[in-house]
Amino acid sequence: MISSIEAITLENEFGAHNYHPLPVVLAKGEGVFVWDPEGKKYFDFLSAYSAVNQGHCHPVITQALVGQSHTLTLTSRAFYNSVLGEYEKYITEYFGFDKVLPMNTGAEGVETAIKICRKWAYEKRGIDENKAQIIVCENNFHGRTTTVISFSNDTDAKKNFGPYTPGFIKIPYNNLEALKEALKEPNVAGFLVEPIQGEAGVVVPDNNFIKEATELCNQANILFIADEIQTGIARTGGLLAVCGDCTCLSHCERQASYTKPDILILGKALSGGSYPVSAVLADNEIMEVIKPGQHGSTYGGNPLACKVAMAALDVVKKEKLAQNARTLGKLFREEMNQLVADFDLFVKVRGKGLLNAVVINDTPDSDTAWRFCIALKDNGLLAKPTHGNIIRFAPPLVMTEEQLMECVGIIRKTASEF
Ligand code: IF1
Repeated sequence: MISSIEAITLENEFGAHNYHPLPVVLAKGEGVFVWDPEGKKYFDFLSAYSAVNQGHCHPVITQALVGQSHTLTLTSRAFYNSVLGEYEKYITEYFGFDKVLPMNTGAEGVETAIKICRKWAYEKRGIDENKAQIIVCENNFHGRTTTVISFSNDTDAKKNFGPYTPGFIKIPYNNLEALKEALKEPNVAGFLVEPIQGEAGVVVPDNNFIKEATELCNQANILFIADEIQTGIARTGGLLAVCGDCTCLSHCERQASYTKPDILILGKALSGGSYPVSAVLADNEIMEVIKPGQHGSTYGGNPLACKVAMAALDVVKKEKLAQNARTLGKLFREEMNQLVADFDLFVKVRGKGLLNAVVINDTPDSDTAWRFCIALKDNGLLAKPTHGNIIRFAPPLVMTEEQLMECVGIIRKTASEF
């Protein structure tokens, strides 16, 4: 087995330097644990940015992957394949939509949603061609394609990648008044939003924000587009973050807290981390604007991805991961609030389900959060700072209460040594 030093040296020499990883090499994963090449074991508190909600190398997902990889992996969409239809039926029933458009990565899912929204605006709403505007939020993160970074306000993500795609109106997050004002602008076609902003540092909006924003969009006859790539699939304690307080684990429009997006974008945990799978869901009236030749992808909807996604979604239901995320999330924030009270190092904890962040008592340009994450790593827990002074805590959802308490113990011990 390669050593950690060797692996890091190779990445540094031959890979583009588009990341600044924590100095740890991961060679193996199982459930909530990962191991480095030297055999040191860690709790994973990043979960590949919420892609491995089902835990590393879940046996059911692995079996689906391995099984289908012996049978048929890719045919392109030039032909029908024997798994795609079954998957399309499965995922649309699972989330309560008429149709799905399968893609691979999250950013592609977002691009797909933007294209559908624009086409819908021209063909169903009669907006003049090339004039459609989509409302987005400040500090959003929706991926890294040229169009998506066009409406980012992260300088690193954006600067010197222009010229940018026009057609986006930016409003403050969690601000219904600003949304109302923006909806008065001409040619508005949709509102694209994360139900909880992940990259921004796990910013949870007011309880009524998503529901009222959906209603405002409905009244204005524009599309409410939910990017649940990070928040969806049990991470925040419901099947989706738009499920609000509903824990029923299946699509149900009866719940007062549930608001159905016009377009739902999923990625990451849709495959449980085993393969890139993303999806865009919408009802017929919207999805029918896409006709043959107008959108697609070589790998989108391939039988391997379809089998993996069905297995990954099955695990979420069978293992009641949303309920677990909800229960453990509450416990985690209670325990972390105790640490906030006990240590000057922590300012506050926020989040929903098992998507949480702790604000470190220092400036965004300090290296305190980074050094704390190094210390956590040395004590066997992996987490990563964001925006300099925020640490995201998002373990796989298959964690047990006992394991969570052990992790809180590691965080407490690290804080007291720091
Ligand atoms: C990276 C953050 C997480 C996303 C939402 C779309 C995408 C993402 C809401 C694009 C991706 C990832 C990408 C990853 C870092 C990461 C991230 F820190 F940037 F915010 F998860 F917290 N919509 N998020 O969160 O999906 O194309 O990557 O599959 O390294 O850029 P993708």
